[in-house]
Amino acid sequence: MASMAKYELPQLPYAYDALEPHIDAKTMEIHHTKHHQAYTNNMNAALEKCSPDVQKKDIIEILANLSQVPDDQRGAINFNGGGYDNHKLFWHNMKQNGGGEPGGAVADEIKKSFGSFATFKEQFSAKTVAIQGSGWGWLVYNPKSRNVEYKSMPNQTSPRTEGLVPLLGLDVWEHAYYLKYQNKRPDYVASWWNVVNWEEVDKRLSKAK
Ligand code: MN3
Repeated sequence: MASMAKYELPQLPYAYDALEPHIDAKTMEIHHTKHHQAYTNNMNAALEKCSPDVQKKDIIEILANLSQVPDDQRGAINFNGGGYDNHKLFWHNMKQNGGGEPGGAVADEIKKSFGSFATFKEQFSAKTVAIQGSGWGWLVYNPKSRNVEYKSMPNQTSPRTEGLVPLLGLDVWEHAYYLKYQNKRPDYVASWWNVVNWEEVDKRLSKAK
């Protein structure tokens, strides 16, 4: 399988301390260099055991068509491929001095689906705080309904596995916040809104449409 493209750990688009005080530098460094690295390594190991017709596809395409992955690798690809892609999205849907309210198409779509930005924020926060155990809260684009929707996903399962396009993700695994927030997941979620990169979400939305 020497021809298979190995994935590398994606670089962060900013320094580890860029999201302070909302997300601390130590958490960012461990999250990126240990956790994201592990998903990347384990995804590569699972892909090595797949057939060339799976290997030649991009991981985004693989996650959207998990039934085509061999039974014995599907769980590993779902978890580690999802972990690879989710974190890649997560780093970029945050930025220093982010937050506020979105403009343009994202603002219109959120208003259409949730009534107002305030309602969206409230629902996204409440549902993501309430995720049992480890998982992610997402704003997704649903190509079938042509609407943006909220979707929580367990563990590292990607919204792509359900035909949804991830626009904005929030990691609520304890590794994402425990050093600074300990058991106070609601405080982490409330603070995270200050680093949301709405321009990136807008780009993903226009690409999804
Ligand atoms: Mn994580």
